[in-house]
Amino acid sequence: MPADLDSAQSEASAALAAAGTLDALDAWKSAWIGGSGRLKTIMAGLKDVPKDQKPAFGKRLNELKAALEAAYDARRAEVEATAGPRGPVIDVTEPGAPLAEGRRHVLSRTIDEIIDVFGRMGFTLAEGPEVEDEWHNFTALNIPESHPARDATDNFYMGEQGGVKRLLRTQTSTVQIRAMETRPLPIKVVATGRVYRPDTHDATHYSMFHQIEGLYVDRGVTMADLKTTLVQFAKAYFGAEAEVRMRPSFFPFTEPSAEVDMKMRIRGEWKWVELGGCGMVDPNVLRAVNVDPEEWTGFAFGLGIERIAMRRYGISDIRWLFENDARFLRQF
Ligand code: FA5
Repeated sequence: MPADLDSAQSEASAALAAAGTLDALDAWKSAWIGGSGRLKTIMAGLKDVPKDQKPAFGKRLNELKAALEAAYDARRAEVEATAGPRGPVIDVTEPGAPLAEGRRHVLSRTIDEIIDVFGRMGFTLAEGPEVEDEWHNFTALNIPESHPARDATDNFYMGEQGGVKRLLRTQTSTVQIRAMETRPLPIKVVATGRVYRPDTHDATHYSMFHQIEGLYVDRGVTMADLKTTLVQFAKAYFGAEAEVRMRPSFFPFTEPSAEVDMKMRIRGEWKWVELGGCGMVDPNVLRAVNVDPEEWTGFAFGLGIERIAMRRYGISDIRWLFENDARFLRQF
């Protein structure tokens, strides 16, 4: 009989040595020293052992039990030290299947990059709400009651609140007004954000898009400062060879006003691309926010961010930016 105990001990020891994970150790424990394990079965056999051999067998059995329990504790400590308490150790330096990595949307990255360039030129960030009132979207921007820009067909009106008509802002120029209403002069800010227009979707138009607005109001600001700022931006963002062209235009809130074109390389070819509008802040706008136009002058510009991203990344259809097709977005 003791011989059986010896072979049971060596069998148990071999199985314990082979148990290399916490799960395997649990299985070993219940197979050998658990409530209905092998040791219990062997103990139950004690009653069949001849009477004269019982004390020796009983003693050996107790030794075996103590030895297996001690061996289990030691092995468990060993496995925990290498596998950790929760599972096997994974060698993270081993090559494995690459994880599908997420990334920021190309528009979010473009916005950050643009803000970064203007930040280096000393512009701080300003913001305003997307649901605006007529004062900030039109009136203070020198757009009279009768102006066609206020037509219901050109705007997303949201109903009235407290007698004030609300609408989704059609341009970030609203933030010019908000900045001048709340900040001390001089002001040098940029604002980015969503704007909304009921435009028909095509390759270059969407009903929701993003603009970046710039506003600099100080004593003695001139058109030359405006052009220098836009040129610096174009060269920093599109490359040292980029150029800026201003074509005479009209906006109610700037005088004089201009369209901003930037010359950039698109698929190896240099092209002029219209990005937005700009001009010197109209004295009527300054007066609307109690800034004396005799003392202060300012420039403002507003550029379409989708157009910038499309040019920079060679995207030929604005709709792709909003379809959220991972196969498209993954390319940037
Ligand atoms: C404006 O929105 C003026 N607020 C710009 C401005 C600011 C002028 C400050 C003077 C001073 P405009 O409507 O042209 O201007 O729009 C500016 C740019 O927004 C366009 O050049 C274009 O890049 C972009 N844009 C306009 N409509 C859409 C559209 N439906 N989808 C995508 N981008 C558009």
